[in-house]
Amino acid sequence: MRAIIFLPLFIILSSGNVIKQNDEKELEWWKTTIFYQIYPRSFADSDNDGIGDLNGITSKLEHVKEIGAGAIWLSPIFQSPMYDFGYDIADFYAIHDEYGTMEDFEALLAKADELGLKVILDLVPNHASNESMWFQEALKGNEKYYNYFVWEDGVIDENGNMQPPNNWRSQFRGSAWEYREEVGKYYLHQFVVGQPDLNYRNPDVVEEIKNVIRFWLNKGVAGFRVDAVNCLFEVDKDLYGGKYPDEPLSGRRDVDPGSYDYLAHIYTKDQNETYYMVYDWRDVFEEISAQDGLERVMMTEAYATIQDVVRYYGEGERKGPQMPFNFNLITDVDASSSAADMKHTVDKFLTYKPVDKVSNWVVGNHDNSRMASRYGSSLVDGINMIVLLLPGVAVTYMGEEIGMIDGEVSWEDTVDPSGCNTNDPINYYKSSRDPERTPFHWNAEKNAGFSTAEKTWLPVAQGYETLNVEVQKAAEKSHLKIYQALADLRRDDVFRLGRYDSLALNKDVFVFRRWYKGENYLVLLNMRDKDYTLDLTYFENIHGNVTVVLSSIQSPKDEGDTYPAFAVPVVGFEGLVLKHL
Ligand SMILES: *[C@@H]1O[C@H](CO)[C@@H](O)[C@H](O)[C@H]1NC(C)=O
Ligand SMILES: *[C@@H]1O[C@H](CO)[C@@H](O)[C@H](O)[C@H]1NC(C)=O
Ligand SMILES: *[C@@H]1O[C@H](CO)[C@@H](O)[C@H](O)[C@H]1NC(C)=O
Ligand SMILES: [Ca+2]
Ligand SMILES: [Ca+2]
Repeated sequence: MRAIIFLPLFIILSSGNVIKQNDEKELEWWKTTIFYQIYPRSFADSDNDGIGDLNGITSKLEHVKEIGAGAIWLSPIFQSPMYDFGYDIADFYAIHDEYGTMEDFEALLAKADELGLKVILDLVPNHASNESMWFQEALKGNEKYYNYFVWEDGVIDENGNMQPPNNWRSQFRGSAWEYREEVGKYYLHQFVVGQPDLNYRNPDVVEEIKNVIRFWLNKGVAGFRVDAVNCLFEVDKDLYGGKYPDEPLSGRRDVDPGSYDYLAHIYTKDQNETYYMVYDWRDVFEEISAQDGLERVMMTEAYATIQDVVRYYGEGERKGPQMPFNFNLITDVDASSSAADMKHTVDKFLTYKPVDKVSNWVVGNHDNSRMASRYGSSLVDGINMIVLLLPGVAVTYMGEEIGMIDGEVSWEDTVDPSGCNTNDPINYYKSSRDPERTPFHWNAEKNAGFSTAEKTWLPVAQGYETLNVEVQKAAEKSHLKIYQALADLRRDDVFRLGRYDSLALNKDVFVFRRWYKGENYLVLLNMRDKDYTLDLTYFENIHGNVTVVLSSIQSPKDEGDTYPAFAVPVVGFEGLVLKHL
């Protein structure tokens, strides 16, 4: 009798263990994929008006498939007056006319599906456009829509002039409050004047945004990237006598009083209610997933402390986004960093991330200087090795697979409000996001093959004649070819399921190891233009020989070259994937 009782117990225990080690377990589609971010205005222009569009994207989806990505994330494609290039949405349920029609979007979805690519859209929940029906109705005195926004009385100063309600700053400089005569009050805009903040203390707004999520998920998109999520809620003014309190000074001396960073944003960012709102959205995702069993993915954009970022993953029984974006490889390291800085930055996210959640790696996006510009073009392959071979999800901003660098955009050509609002023809480029948004480089033809228009919405970056997809496809060794090989490699169990540890072998060389069931890989990045001979036996159980699986374009090594693990020579900026024999 005893044996009969114990036997099933033993099976249950051991199978539980197996699942915990991820053994033979099919991982959800998103856990091992590469998300490829497309900035729609700059990817491909199908009708040659100088502006990228949906049909352009559809025509180039094979490229995304070929490099090995499994999903695209499109920056906003919704109806917009474009004061902030689509992050100011006039109609959350409609496609922007410069980009195409709903039919065009459905065709994009169909093509993506045919290629086995998932499509993620951008949710911009913090604000609407001042030209949305919602805001226009609010101005006309329609109470329902008036309550969609955050209104506040001005204050009269000692000279009898009306001033904004408090000192809150817009992320694009100046007051975060704009007066509207129609209602005799100020409205809040944490971003540009054309982006009035939505009022999340109004249940109608909460329901409306859930309906936006449902609308697109039901249309067949696989999830959302959520914009500026940590700005959703402002402090509850009822806790402060019915008046929004001033924010304290940040104490930063390198910024002027008009700048956003002049204040510490304790009342307009990272409020507790924001996390609970995001957990509620995840419930909506689950509600849709329950219909067909496909997990829908949420990625959240919050530039915040690591403690605040990982809080999005969930709390107790509540689930949040699968991917709270890990921006540390953008904000904490660059070309000047040491190997120790790199190790520290990678380890930081892995340390704070809850053990049962998946990490994610991002080195660029439409808001930050391109990876190749921040790290230097010599490190493109090495950085892609890190992003694609660390445990978890990889995100690639379009152009990183070929090492595109920032474009030079003159003051006259600058269109980003973040640059224009500086009113500074000399220093605008420090704030402008146009350089990382210049058109994609397809080939050496006019406008890099992006468009045949006389003028593109942003100028094409210099050097596209030699830095483009066509050239790199034809080359024997190129950033593109290495990227593709990395994407293949990450399908291996060692990279899907394996464990991680890392060392800064000296001040310039960062190495991490991935291992699974006795197989070991070492990924090595020399961050300086300096030769070294490295001893990899500092890693436990690494001895004997290592062999080259992949090497960066400047590497003299070939696949299959073998070195004793205690003396591996590397040249300046070399990136290597080595297999332990
Ligand atoms: C919306 O805001 C922009 C500034 O961002 C302004 O130029 C435009 O006139 C405003 N539109 C309306 C209808 O208020
Ligand atoms: C916010 O939530 C945290 C964690 O639950 C709690 O410790 C903190 O007191 C809350 N803050 C406010 C202002 O309610
Ligand atoms: C390492 O490689 C060398 C040269 O290729 C070879 O002679 C030696 O047997 C290898 N050692 C091991 C432990 O595989
Ligand atoms: Ca176009
Ligand atoms: Ca807000």
